[in-house]
Amino acid sequence: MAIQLANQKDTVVERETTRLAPPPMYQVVLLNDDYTPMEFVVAVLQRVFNKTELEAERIMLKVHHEGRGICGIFPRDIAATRVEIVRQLAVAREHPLQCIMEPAPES
Ligand code: TYC
Repeated sequence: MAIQLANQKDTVVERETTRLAPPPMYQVVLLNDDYTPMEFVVAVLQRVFNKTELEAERIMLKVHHEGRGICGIFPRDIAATRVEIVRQLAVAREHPLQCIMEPAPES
């Protein structure tokens, strides 16, 4: 929707009043494996996702027991960047840790 601001001779100036839809959100998910050390996963959660040590331990244990766990929900570019940072950290230490992003369920 647009509203008319001014009408100067033949020129109609309009201001766009349409609100932008919120960006689609993505959840970043850690996957379990049998080899990545628990301490490394906790450190990644603290460093990349700004979790406290207690939060990080809870997420890590959830992944360990249930197979997957959500690290955070972000706009697409931020989610993709964090997935890539996790991948690089895991590769650097030769751990098989897997991290994916997927559309967040609508809230
Ligand atoms: N299952 C791993 C172990 O027993 C720990 C682990 C937790 C690995 C979470 C990955 O995303 C993960 N060492």
